Amino acid sequence: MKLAERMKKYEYITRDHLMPRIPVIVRVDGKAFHTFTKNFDRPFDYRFMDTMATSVLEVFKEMQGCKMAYIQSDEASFVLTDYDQLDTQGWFDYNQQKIVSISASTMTAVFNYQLSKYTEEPTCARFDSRAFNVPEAEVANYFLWRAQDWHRNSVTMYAQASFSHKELHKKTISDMHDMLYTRGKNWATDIPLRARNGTFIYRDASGVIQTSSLIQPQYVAIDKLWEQARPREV
Ligand SMILES: Nc1nc2c(ncn2[C@@H]2O[C@H](COP(=O)(O)OP(=O)(O)OP(=O)(O)O)[C@@H](O)[C@H]2O)c(=O)[nH]1
Ligand SMILES: [Mg+2]
Repeated sequence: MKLAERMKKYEYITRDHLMPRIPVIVRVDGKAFHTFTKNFDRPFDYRFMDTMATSVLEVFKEMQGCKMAYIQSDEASFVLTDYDQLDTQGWFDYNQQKIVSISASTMTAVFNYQLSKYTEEPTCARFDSRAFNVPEAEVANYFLWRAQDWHRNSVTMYAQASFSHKELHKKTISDMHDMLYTRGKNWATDIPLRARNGTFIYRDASGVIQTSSLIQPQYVAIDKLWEQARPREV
């Protein structure tokens, strides 16, 4: 066996492909952003949020078959499909290592470039990535999970700006809303939509890319987006 042939055998043995004709979720997440964001505005840094939104939109456009994405905090989830038509190809043929490495490196490069519009020094943010199949019937639930996670984090981050760690110890989200009221604050009206709901990017019925922070963490609203975005012809 020739050297190249033998070496390629090693490479191919761990080359995993995701299941065709099943949606793929890709999630990129900032590495150690707790530290990276230490000088950012608290509780919410709107330049950071805008940078995430612009970068994710770029990555969305790069991903073949990307139908919908959701951004919250330092993470973004994308759903990709490969069944618009019978002969539609998945992104990198659903090669998992390619999907994970290219999504992480694209997000990393684009994010640092976009952030450089606000910073004097070059930045070295990095994103990890994971990719996995989710049944079609669970796609809306996957996004609901991430949106609910942000809802909890957003209320907590807003409360942390007014109360100490000790004061918030063991407090529920409902307790935090009540505590904020006592200081004349209202999470539901004080902060912009993107800080409350996160941001969805999706293809509408005509295939045009749209961005919205109006979608609340409710199954019906998210499923409606997915219904519009998902392939018609399976
Ligand atoms: N100041 C500020 N920080 C933010 C903002 N959005 C997100 N962050 C920070 O980003 C972190 C993201 O959390 P995680 O992804 O769970 O934690 P991480 O530190 O990135 O760790 P790994 O993802 O495990 O590498 C939050 O804990 C916040 O500290 C923001 O608008 N302003
Ligand atoms: Mg992170």
